[in-house]
Amino acid sequence: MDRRRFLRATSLTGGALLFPGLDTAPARATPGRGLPSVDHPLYLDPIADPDAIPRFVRELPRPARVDLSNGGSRTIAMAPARQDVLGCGPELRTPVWGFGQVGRAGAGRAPVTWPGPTVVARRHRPVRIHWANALPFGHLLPVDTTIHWAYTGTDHTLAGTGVPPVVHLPGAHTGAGDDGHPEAWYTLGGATGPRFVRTRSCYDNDQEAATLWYHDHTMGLTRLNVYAGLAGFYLLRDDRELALLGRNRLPAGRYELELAIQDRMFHPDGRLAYPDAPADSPRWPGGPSIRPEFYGQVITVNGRAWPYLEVEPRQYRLRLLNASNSRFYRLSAGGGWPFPVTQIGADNGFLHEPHRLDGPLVLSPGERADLIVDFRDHRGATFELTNDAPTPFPYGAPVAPPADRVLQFRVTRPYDRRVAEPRLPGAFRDAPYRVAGRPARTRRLLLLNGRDEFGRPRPRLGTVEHGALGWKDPITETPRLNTSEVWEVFNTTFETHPIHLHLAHFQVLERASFTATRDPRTGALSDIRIGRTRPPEVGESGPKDTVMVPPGSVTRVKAHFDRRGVYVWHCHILEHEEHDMMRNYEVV
Ligand SMILES: [Cu+2]
Repeated sequence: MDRRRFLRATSLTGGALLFPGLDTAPARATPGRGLPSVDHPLYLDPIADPDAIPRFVRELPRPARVDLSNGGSRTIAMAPARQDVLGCGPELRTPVWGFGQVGRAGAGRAPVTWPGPTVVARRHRPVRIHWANALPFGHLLPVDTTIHWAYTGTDHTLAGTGVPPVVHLPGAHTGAGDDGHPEAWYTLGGATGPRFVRTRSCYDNDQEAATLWYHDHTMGLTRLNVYAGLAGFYLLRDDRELALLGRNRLPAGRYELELAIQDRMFHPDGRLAYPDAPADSPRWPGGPSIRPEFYGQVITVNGRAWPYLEVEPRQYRLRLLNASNSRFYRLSAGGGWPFPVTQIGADNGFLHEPHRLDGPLVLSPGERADLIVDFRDHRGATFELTNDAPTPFPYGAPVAPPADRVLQFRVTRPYDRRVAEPRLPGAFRDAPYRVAGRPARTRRLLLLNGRDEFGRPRPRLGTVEHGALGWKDPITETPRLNTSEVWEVFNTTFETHPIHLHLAHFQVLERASFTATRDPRTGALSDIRIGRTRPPEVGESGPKDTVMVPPGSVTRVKAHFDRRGVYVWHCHILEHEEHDMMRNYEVV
């Protein structure tokens, strides 16, 4: 070992010692009694002590793959399953909802898993997926029926009609009938939401290679259905990416891994726990209440709590997704990167050039990052992927252990000399990503806080001119077909909101701080003064569908709208989206 490598290896050991005594906790479940329990004000029943859940004792699961790279149709069912999430033995398997491929020609059904199988598709080869509803008549988690949800104003009940799911593929360029609109839900018995079109969604795949994902998007149940496990990856490849893979310019095969990071809480018997305490309001009618945000202290990756990943001393391609309800992650290995990490892609495609990270990577709910992680100089080392994003982000409480750990890398797998090390290209695009065309107009949109009829905090969307607007207010964003627009999102709240558009990919243009006068009744802004603009982060310079809008700032994006119909835009904090940070928009 040369001196440089020796120093790096010893500094690694130093890094690991930053967290003494927290390395590998033993499983502390008592047979028959489950995990040690603690009381928590948000839960009626005791929850499992997060510190008693073993860390880094089970390997990272790799989702099965559904190869649709030649196009075609498939049936993927949403159904209940039991899964070893906690690594505490078979008696503490967690009931989840997941996705499983239903075999063709009577071949039976593949296991139902959380996350679901990773669909691999190819550009210009359309696929059709029948998202079959095999969910039970009753929810796994406490349902708040006071917010606007699928069955509001209907005679349906979960026990009588079943659970109504609908699948959305964020980042997919789809027709409105295939988009998974929150009101396009459907049940086993044939009940459907007002915007339902079909259960077989056609994905045209007429867009560049990207790290897409699919998840449930049902009105008022998204946070619960996703929490129960209804999410998975959809990797779209194109000729350019396949050529890079063919010329060994990107890690491929078992060296390419998708990682869905999600925070959870559990009951001592292994069941998922989601807050169910009543709202703190004298007007509250009883029953579980949605919370302003959800933060779990148990971090799962690919449906397993705190897994480890054994790697060779070589380069890996990690396709990260923050699929958490509310939690942001500021990822690093103890504050920095003792091994080189290079970002090559954002939500919807490659960056222009590889971008070597010189600090932590922030991922808000819904965002994806395509990374090359280089373990070549670190044979034998162990690293922990850590998180120090405050909750809410960025001015909330610091992360308390054990939620400050995500995953452990062990560079202990023997190097396979038969597989040549890839050499990254100098560029992934011919030019930096731009949304072409003069913007047809600029819209000024608003993020603001309010209260609902029970006095609960309720974040809102709206426009600068009108102030707060709810789900049922008339549509105000009506871009004309085949035009580009600039959307300026003004955030008057004290936290960052990840704003997501269906259908349209956008270019993040810039951010600036602002001051304004706010109408105390409507929230509308006047007398706006905008400060100095800042360019987007390098990692945001590729095509995006979700963008962080920091508090007190205006974030400008430029999007192109090229399919007709009603889509939604919303905050991707699922507790915000459902109460009531989501609006329709219509391409006309
Ligand atoms: Cu939000």
